[in-house]
Amino acid sequence: MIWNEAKECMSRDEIRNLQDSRLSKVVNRVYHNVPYYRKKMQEVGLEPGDIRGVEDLSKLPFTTYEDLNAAYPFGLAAVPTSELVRVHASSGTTGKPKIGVYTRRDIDIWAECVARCLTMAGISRGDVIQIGYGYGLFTGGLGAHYGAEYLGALVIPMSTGNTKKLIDMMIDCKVTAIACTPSYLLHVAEDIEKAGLLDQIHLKAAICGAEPWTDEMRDQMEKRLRLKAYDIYGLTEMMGPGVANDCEYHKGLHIWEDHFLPEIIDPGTMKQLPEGEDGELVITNLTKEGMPLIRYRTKDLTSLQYGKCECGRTMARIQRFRGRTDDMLIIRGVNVFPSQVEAALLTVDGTTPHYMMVVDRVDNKDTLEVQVEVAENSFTDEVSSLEKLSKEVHEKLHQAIGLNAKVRLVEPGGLEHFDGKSKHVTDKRKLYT
Ligand code: DLL
Repeated sequence: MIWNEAKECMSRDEIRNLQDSRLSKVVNRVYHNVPYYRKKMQEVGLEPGDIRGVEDLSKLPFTTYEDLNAAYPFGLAAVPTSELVRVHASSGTTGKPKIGVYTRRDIDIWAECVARCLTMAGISRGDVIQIGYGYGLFTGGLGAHYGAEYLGALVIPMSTGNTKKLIDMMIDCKVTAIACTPSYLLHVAEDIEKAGLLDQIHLKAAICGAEPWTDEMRDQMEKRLRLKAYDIYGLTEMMGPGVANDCEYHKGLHIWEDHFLPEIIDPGTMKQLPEGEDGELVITNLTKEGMPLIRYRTKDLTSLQYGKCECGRTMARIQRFRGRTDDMLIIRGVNVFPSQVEAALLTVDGTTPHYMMVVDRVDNKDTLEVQVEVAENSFTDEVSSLEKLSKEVHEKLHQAIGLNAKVRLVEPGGLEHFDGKSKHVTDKRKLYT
């Protein structure tokens, strides 16, 4: 099933022509409407007329998280605030959150992109879909929600946090599809099995993303829940979920090239790399009105494949993600930077900057333990004061990263100290291959 065949199956020449004209238009727009971009372009001696199409893409400067941070919150918006209807955000490093702003048309295009993804997964009008991504600033909940409604499916906006209710409603409402993080779906599978409810489940498709996952996880969820699982990719800065999705052939995630212009660069030399070579994914918004980003460095490592897919779609496919160029972790779907943890620990008297984050997956649920050395002068045998300290660390961490971390206080000198680059993360999940 294809949602928008006229777009999803265009010939490569048609795609290129469309991208040429959309790229020159968006560059024009940001040059005239966003002083930040105009300055960046002027610094490298560029005028909008120099960008006639994709061929000239590499002349344009990149946009990075640092640019978003410098222009926070609306400095990169290309329309007045009165035309904006929505804000979403996700964690940045210690700086400001990464923000995305949308006009009404952006929300419509987003919904169509997600509808295309859901259609790829065989979901249509008549399906009952539970959205198990968080609603709120995170793009997962509302992004998937609008896409599913656009499709005409019956949407149950579960959000996160209540697995029992999710399973009860899944049974009562005969839910046929679910959108949530892959790790959460496996956790749900486990609870369903434990409660002996498998025979009452009618799921046929799952749309999982927001974090890296493996073919082994797909096999597990497909076998255990007797459904087909699909991979959905996206990021707040560009739009949210629905930038790309894999079809039934699972040979990469089709990126909606009529709205997003992808390239792969070598993150060291910043030069474009040819088809099939691994590097950093860089995306340009071709149609976004609210805050179109030009050559945005996603920090996601992957490669691109352009050949026509067996499903009939012609849009490029993002291959398996190999990791990120930064140290961002995704824990229970939440983006976490060690620098956020460090900054939180520094606000607690009695701790030191020596810490280790241990991330693991137990019973298909991500766990985070933060081990931190107690300062010499605060170390005591008194259980109650250590408990108080531990509680304070827990609260500060919760405020900073929005997760409940297990805190383990370690005696002074108890953690390894590093002479060179210190290591603050032990990730036992091995999500990237
Ligand atoms: O995670 C948007 C989203 C919501 C995607 C729901 C899919 C489903 P952010 O919080 O801004 O946005 O995080 C974006 O998450 O740069 C990747 O590193 C990672 N990521 C997202 N989807 C996938 C995926 C949402 N399918 C960051 N596979 C991105 C691997 C993913 N990594």
